[in-house]
Amino acid sequence: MKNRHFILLIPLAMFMTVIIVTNAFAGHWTTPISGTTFMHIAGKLTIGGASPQVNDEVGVFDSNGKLIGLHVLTADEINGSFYPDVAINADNPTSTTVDEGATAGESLSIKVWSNGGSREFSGSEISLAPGTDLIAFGYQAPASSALTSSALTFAAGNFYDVNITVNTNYVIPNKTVSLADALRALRISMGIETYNLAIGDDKLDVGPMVDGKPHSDGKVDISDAVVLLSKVVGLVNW
Ligand SMILES: [Ca+2]
Ligand SMILES: [Ca+2]
Repeated sequence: MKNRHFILLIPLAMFMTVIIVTNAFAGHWTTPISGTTFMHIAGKLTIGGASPQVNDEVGVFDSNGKLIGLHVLTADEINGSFYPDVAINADNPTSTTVDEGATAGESLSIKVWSNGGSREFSGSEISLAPGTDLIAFGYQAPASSALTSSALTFAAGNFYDVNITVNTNYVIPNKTVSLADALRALRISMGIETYNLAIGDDKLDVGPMVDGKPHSDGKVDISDAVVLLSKVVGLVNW
């Protein structure tokens, strides 16, 4: 009797394992509908001058704002400073009631999710440029007619080398700041002390707040003192 129960438990355990594995990573964007024909892009991704992190995401959106391509970065890709292929769905014209993806000539936009920063970057925060690193691997640099700094033209079957730069002075979260930092920022803003990068004062440049997020602006003034103090006492989190 015990053996029969044990045998029944094996498929149940396998089923539970599948559920746990498939739910192991809840991404920022939901995986788009499966396509059958694609355009591909790959290239270098930088966020605020730094390398991306594991589980950062690149999303490609059609002209209606629908997600039609998604890639979540893995550790191997980070080590290589590249994200490999993002497959971008083409619409299948024979399925007239289903919109699988883009049509030829459609303008695509790209967004980036910083997982560590818990922040989505889009619009003017993103710059696109032709890449050169992957030409040897069969990718091509898009012609200027196919790529602007903010949009990419869809053409099924193409493999494009596209560098994605997140132009932001957003302060990546988890900076450790102290009351002493807030007080130093206050003294600098009052002219009592002098801003000095050589002693690490760049970590004081966390203000002003923009859309609820800290943005550095290349100087330390009263806004930095206020943001630092708010962080120290727990009024803001980033
Ligand atoms: Ca269709
Ligand atoms: Ca500042």
